[in-house]
Amino acid sequence: MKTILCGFLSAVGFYFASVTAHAAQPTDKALHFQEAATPIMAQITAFHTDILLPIIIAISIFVLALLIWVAVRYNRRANPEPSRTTHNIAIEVVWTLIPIGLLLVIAAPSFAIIDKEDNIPEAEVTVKAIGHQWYWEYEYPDYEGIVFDSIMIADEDLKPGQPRLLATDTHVVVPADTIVKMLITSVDVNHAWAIPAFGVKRDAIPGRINETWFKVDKPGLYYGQCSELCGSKHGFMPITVEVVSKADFETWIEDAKALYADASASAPVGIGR
Ligand SMILES: [Cu+2]
Repeated sequence: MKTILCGFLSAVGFYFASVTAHAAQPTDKALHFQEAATPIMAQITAFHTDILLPIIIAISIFVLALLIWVAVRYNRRANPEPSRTTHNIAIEVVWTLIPIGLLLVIAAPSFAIIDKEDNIPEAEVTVKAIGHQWYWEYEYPDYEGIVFDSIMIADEDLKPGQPRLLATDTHVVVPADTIVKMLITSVDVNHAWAIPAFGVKRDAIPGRINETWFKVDKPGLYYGQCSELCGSKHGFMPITVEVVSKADFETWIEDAKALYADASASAPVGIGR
């Protein structure tokens, strides 16, 4: 019976998987991170779940227990004659050394992740994201003429399956299983290019180019948002990254060259071009 049920459930799962493309986006009532799509995000998630969360829970429970113990054991009725002690060397040494130890336990893996984020491996594809009030512009510097804007789709124009406030008219298209380097800047105010499932969040600062990278194995749509308060429409400049197979990427590049050729010729010249 169990086998039949499992078979049925996996068949249903397979059916849904085959009709709906993989999409990384916020879901209702979610408490945890989005599923990790990159090795960096997998490391961040493990750091959060396996190291930080147990430490936070243990400290919270310990402090709560101390508070309850003090309130019950040392209130005026239970302890009418309070102690006059002002110093206890042993306790002071302990409550200094234990937090230092905990911070070291947290710092080591944290620095390792930051180091991995900062050391960009040899990249096969480079994409430049340029923040504008209030949309993102993209360039593919390795390919002549691929420059386009990515504008949020208004509520009334959403097609079924397109997430509200996240779907954009054009996508950043990148190949799967490939190291992609992102160059991130802005032409007006500070923005930030962020994709939760990639573990990527980098400020877009006028006059400066920030770098980061990602490698995604699973094709699909990955949604993100501007993550630096940048004005009245800060919440309306989302990011869609479409990860496709390497072959599909080559096809897209050829299509995009033709499609965006006119747009890049007529676009105004500004900072970040
Ligand atoms: Cu912004």
